[in-house]
Amino acid sequence: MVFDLVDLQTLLRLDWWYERLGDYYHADSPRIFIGTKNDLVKIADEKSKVDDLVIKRFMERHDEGLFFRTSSRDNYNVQKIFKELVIKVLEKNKLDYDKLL
Ligand SMILES: Nc1nc2c(ncn2[C@@H]2O[C@H](COP(=O)(O)OP(=O)(O)OP(=O)(O)O)[C@@H](O)[C@H]2O)c(=O)[nH]1
Ligand SMILES: [Mg+2]
Repeated sequence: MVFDLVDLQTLLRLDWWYERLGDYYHADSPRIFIGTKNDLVKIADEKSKVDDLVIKRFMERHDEGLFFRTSSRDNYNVQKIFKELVIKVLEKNKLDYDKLL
């Protein structure tokens, strides 16, 4: 589940996607919660940034335990999130993942 850290609308629109997960009985399917374009956060003006408290509330509402910030531009956490997602898929299916770490 992905939103843009400098575009609040993209986070709000995720509500719709979480509803769809419920509709199609995928509430427990492996997923991760990601804020993208982290490199823009430090240069964006205050009102463009998605507030940490808003993110926290959103996570509580959707029962998300983990949050990753990424930047394609800086190649920050990109490989990490793919690994995390693969780990979740393997765990869900009770498969071994030692070699991935
Ligand atoms: N600074 C910055 N720009 C990015 C990043 N990822 C994508 N972009 C820029 O955002 C624009 C849209 O690129 P896309 O490949 O569609 O990326 P996206 O994550 O779907 O972003 P949006 O379409 O804007 O939601 C392009 O101008 C990209 O160069 C990032 O991590 N940092
Ligand atoms: Mg795009």
